[in-house]
Amino acid sequence: MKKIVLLLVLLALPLASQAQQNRVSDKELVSVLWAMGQMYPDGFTLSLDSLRQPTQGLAVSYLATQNSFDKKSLPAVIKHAHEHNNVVGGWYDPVEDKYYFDSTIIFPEDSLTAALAFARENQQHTVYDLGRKINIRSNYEEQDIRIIYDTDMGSSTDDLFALMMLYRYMDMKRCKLIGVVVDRMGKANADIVDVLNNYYGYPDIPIGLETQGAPDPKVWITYHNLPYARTTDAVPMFKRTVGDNGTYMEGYKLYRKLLAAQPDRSVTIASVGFVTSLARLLESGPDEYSPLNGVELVRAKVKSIYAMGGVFGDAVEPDYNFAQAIDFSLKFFELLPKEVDIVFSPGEVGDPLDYRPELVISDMNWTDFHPIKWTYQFLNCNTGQKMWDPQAVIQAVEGDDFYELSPRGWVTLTPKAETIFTPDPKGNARYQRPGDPVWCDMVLKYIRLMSIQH
Ligand SMILES: [Ca+2]
Repeated sequence: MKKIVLLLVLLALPLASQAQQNRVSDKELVSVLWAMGQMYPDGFTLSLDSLRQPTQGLAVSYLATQNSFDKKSLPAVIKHAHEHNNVVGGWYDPVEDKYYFDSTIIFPEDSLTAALAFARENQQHTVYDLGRKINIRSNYEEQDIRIIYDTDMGSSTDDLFALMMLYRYMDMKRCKLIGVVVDRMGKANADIVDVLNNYYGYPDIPIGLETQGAPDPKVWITYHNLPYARTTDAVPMFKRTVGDNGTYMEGYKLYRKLLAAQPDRSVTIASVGFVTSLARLLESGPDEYSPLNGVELVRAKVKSIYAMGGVFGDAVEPDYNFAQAIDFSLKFFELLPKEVDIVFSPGEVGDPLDYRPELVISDMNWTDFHPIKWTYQFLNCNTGQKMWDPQAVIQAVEGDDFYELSPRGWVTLTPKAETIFTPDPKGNARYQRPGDPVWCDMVLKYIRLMSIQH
């Protein structure tokens, strides 16, 4: 068997160099593709024009050549490829123990939405990113997950990336961002969200702002001037909906307004900052939006909360987000209705996801006007910044299968901001466990792929 493979490889190589000048016959292509299948047991993608493997782009198989898994099926695959994009992909299915060949189309890597739409039309489960070597799930259900994003925008940049992920998921129709609550005080921090809403094409998403929260939390990266950036011609760089003289609704009031208008148990909250606005929501009384008090309103409308924070396992130590405004945090833990599911994303889950500043800038090299790129160009983001916050958002949309989770239990908070987990199958709380290096690599590449979409 090995000898045959070697022979075929030797046949394939000279063909590759001649391919541009001399068109290879379809009969020869059958031999080449069959050999490729044996040379690349994990899969390959081959351009029939150049007989080279493309190294960039988003590969999707055509439905028409589905179930082509033996040598006899190759002529039909080649014929289809000639009539379409002249690309053939091969991949091994370990479940069926079969090696499949497909006529394939390659989208530019910044055309994920189009690639996903094509994959869905062609009943394909995944889009394969040739450059990053990751599969992007395409067989998701378009979902009506209603999300409120609660962020301490204006200090760490992972809040920016988590929000970017939400817009991308909205592009895919996998969720609906119904509002953003900025729990870090200061209008500039809400203006940053206003810029992002506009930049990513969702200028009307309502924004609320905390005014009675954590008094003076540490700022790691001071990107609060981002909304007011100007070009060299002194023109505002970024569009905004709420102008310099505009105002934002109080954070907990926006929560009340949004929740009151939603169906029962339909709202997901992704909380990646302090829980000050959430605590004030829970303490609130009936108002013009709802006759329910805050606890009743949350119990009625909120299905689950994904919260960046918590320290679990053997170490008992204070959590950063909960320590920033401990009185609010204690209130939040005390008043959160037990019927509301909560999943914590401890810092250690995002710790290995190091999106280096130079990579951020190069991933956004397609434009000079980008709010996240601006932050990385003009400020020192080399602060130990990791992709913590996106973990809460990704699970909220992708679902529980994407993460390894703890068993169920209850979580209480100590006055020192330590999170204490008590296992109980009836508990409302779970927490994410850190992924292995392969998983971390995949998730970081997934975030980077979203960064280059435009
Ligand atoms: Ca945050």
